[in-house]
Amino acid sequence: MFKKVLIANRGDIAIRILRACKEMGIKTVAVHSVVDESLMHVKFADESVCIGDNRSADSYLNVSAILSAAELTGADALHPGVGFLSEKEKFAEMVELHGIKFIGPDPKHIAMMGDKIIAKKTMSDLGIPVVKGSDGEVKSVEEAKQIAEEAGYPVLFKAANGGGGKGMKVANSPDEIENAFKMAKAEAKANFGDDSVYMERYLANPRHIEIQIIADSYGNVVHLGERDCSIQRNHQKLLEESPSIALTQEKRDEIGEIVRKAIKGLGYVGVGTLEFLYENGEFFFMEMNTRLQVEHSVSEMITGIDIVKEQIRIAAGEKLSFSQEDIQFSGHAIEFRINAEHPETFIPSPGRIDELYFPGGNGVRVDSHIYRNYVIPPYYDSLIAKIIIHGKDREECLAKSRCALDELVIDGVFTTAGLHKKLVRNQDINSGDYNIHWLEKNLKDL
Ligand code: MV4
Repeated sequence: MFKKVLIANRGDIAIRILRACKEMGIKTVAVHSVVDESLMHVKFADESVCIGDNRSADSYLNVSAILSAAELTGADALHPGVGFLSEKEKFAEMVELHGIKFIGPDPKHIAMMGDKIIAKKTMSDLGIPVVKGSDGEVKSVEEAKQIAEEAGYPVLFKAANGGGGKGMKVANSPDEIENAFKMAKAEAKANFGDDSVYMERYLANPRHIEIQIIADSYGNVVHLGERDCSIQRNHQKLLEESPSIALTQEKRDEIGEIVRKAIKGLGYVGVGTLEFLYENGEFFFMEMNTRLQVEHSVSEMITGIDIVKEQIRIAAGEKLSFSQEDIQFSGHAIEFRINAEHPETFIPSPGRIDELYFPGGNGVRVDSHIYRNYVIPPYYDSLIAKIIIHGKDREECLAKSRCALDELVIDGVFTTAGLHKKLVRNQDINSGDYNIHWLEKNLKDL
């Protein structure tokens, strides 16, 4: 096992990883920007190193400063957390070149999944269902019209190097192809520096359902079921739940087995998430995230598995200590993302937290780095807390959620807590009747 792990991240996730390390008897190194010296993970860690100025580019994305900190402190492994450098294959490569274990997958798998066309082709070849569309890049308007005819309208152009919905354009009929194709290319070029696009049949009202996997280096792969992440706005998830109300046990087992087989075939090692759109009983692969995710805790709550500890064990070359049959799915969990943002405009709201009270009780988990009088800096992601609720079933989980959200006090900044209080009392949310467009459609009437 590792002796000392450097945590190349900040906020709630840095604390989350630090806790896993401490429980496992591993020493920790925190890194931080100037303003983040006051964060709790810096205080809780065995050692800490300031890696640069406040802007992410100067600190949490500052590869040479992070590598220097690792060398200086003699860390034998590095956990990238979520965001920042967690899906940069060049970073993972450099970490390993320095003789430090990168707690994440092989850089080649990070690169593979970073290219959406290669990811889709690879997964399709491994038996994962995908949406009909172009085999790779679409190169001309004529080609686009031909493929659209086969796939069926409406169709969607997507950036090959995209993500987060940028560079996506819908065409409802042949006469809309030229414009959509050109717009998608221009947006892809502007956002990702590469104008390659591909095309898919457009799914009008799907749910976003993702499957969590853990794979060790001995070919053992387990899935921890799904998370329904359909409640989102502008590609920012607001709440996530597991299990999804949209799946039958049969569908769950079916996709779980397909995913396990594909991940084994890929030779992937580590934790990961396959994102699907789910419509009319069918799954369609979108992307694979080759890192820990913000919402991993939802799956932890219903399985009792500590995903971060397993991730560290696997990176250290250990075998998975349980099989798929050992995993017991129990009850229902929902995560509420509390962001320091205006609940209607979603504009970030940095500043001092004047008053703070976190909910508690049976089945209530709070992952957060904030404290009373903490000043939220304007430089980073606005996520300040995750409230994760577990109940014996969805109804109990929602009832506990109403209580917990009512107990929560965060004064001094705007947060998304008020929006969550409305959501847990909304009829569609209570009946589970929602898809990826629900929040944007219903926001003004909440
Ligand atoms: C789609 C789609 C409909 N049809 N693909 C958006 C981001 C990217 N990861 C995939 N996205 C979508 N791909 C087809 N063929 C609709 C979306 C989409 C979406 C997906 C997941 C969660 C929220 C979304 C919001 C708008 C569009």
